[in-house]
Amino acid sequence: MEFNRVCMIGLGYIGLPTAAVLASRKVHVIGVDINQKAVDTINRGEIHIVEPELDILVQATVKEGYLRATTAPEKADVFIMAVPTPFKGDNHEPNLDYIESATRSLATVLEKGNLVILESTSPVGATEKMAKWLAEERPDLTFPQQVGEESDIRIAHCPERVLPGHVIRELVENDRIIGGMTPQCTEVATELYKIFVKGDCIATNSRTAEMSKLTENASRDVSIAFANELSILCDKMGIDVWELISLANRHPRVNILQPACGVGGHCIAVDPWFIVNAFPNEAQLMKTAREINDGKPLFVISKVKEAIKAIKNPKIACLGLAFKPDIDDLRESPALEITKMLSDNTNFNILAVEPNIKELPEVLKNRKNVEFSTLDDALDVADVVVVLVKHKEFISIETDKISKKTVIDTTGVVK
Ligand code: SAJ
Repeated sequence: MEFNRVCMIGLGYIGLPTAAVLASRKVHVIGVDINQKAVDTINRGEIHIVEPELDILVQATVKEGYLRATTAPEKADVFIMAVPTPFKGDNHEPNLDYIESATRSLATVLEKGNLVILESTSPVGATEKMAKWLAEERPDLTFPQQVGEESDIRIAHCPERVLPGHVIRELVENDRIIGGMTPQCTEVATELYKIFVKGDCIATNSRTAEMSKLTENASRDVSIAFANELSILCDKMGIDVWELISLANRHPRVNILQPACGVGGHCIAVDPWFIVNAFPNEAQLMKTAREINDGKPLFVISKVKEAIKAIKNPKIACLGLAFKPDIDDLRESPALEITKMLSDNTNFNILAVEPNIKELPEVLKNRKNVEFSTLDDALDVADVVVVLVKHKEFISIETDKISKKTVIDTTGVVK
C-alpha cells in the first residue's frame, strides 16, 4: 500500500506529535482538529501543547509543506484517530462520542483501499464499533468482518504508549502493538508504523490491542496503589516507607514502585475504569487500586490538618502542583487537588510553589488565601511544608531551611 497522504484526526498530546513525526519522514500529513485556535497555531509552525522537541519538529514540517492543519477531514490513504475518550455519567462509563463523531465525519471522504486506525485509548470493542459506524455511513464500501475475507477498507487499533515528556523519542523507540480487525488489516497497518517506529511492531487483533493498553496502565495503577497503601501502613507504624521499599527492592524478584500524594494524569487514573466499568464484579483488584490511589490525597490532607492543629492561621507551603515530577502538566493532578482542598479552609494561608509554571492555575486564582510563591520565600515563612511532587528543585532543599518546621513529605525527597 502507498502512504502518500495521512489524515490525523485529533491534534492533542498524541495526535500532533505522531503527525509531526510522520511528516518528518516525508509523508504528507493533514492534521484535523475541531479547535480552530490549535489549527491556526500549527499552521504558523507553532504548538499549543508542551512537549520537548515537538516545537522544532512542527516548525520544520510545516515550513517544508509536509504538515498542514485544518478543521475537517480530507481524502487520504490513511486516517488515524487520536481523539479523547473521557467518562460519561457517574459510573466511569467510557464516552465514545468523540470517536463516533470523528468516524462519521471521516466517512464522507473515505475511499476504497483506505486504512483507518484508532489510536485513542478505548474500551474493548471500540474498534469494532468504529467499523460499524463507518459501515452505516458508507453502505457502498465493504468493511472487515471475517478472517480471510478481503474488504475495501482496512481497520486496526494501534494504541499509543508514550510517556508525556518523552513522546518524540518513545514514539520512535517503543514497541508498537498493531491490532488489525483481520490479519490483512494488521499487515497494512504494520507497514505504516514501520515508516517511523524503530521498536518491534507486534501483530495481534483489535480487541487484544485495546485490552493490552488498558492492562498496561491498570498494572501500573495497581503497583502504585501497593506503594501508596504501604506508605499509609508505615505512617501508622512509624517506619520510613522509602527506606522500607529500597530494602525490599534488594530482593531479586521484588520491584515496588514509589508512593506519592496520589495518581494523576489523563491515563493511569482513567484507563483502569474502562475495565472496571465493563466487569465490576470481576475486576476487584483494579477497582480497589483506583480507590486507594484516589483516596491518597485525603490521607495527605488529614496529615496536614493534624500538623497544624495548634497553629493559629497557619502558613502552609505546598511544594508542587503538577501531576508528576519535572513537567508543567496539571491535568488530573492530585497535588493541585490537595492544594485546592487545603485552600477551601479560609483560615489556612497557602504558598503554592510550582517551578514549572509561570502563574497560578485558574482553580487557585482569585483565592484570597493562596499566593504563588518561589521555593525560598515559601520556606522562609511557612509553618508547615507539604512536599507534593518530586521536582528536581525540591531534591536539593537544604536541611537547615526546614529543620524547625513540620514537614509532610509525600515524595521521599526530604532526608
Ligand atoms: N506515580 C507514582 N509512583 C510511581 C510512578 C508514578 O505515584 O512510582 C504517579 C505519578 O506521580 C503520576 C501518575 O503516577 O501522578 C502517572 O504517571 P506515570 O509517569 O506513571 O504515567 P503517565 O500517566 O505519564 O503515562 C502513562 C504511561 N503508562 C505506563 O507507564 C504503563 C505511558 O507509557 C502511557 O502511554 C500513558 O500513561 C498513556 O497515554 O496512557
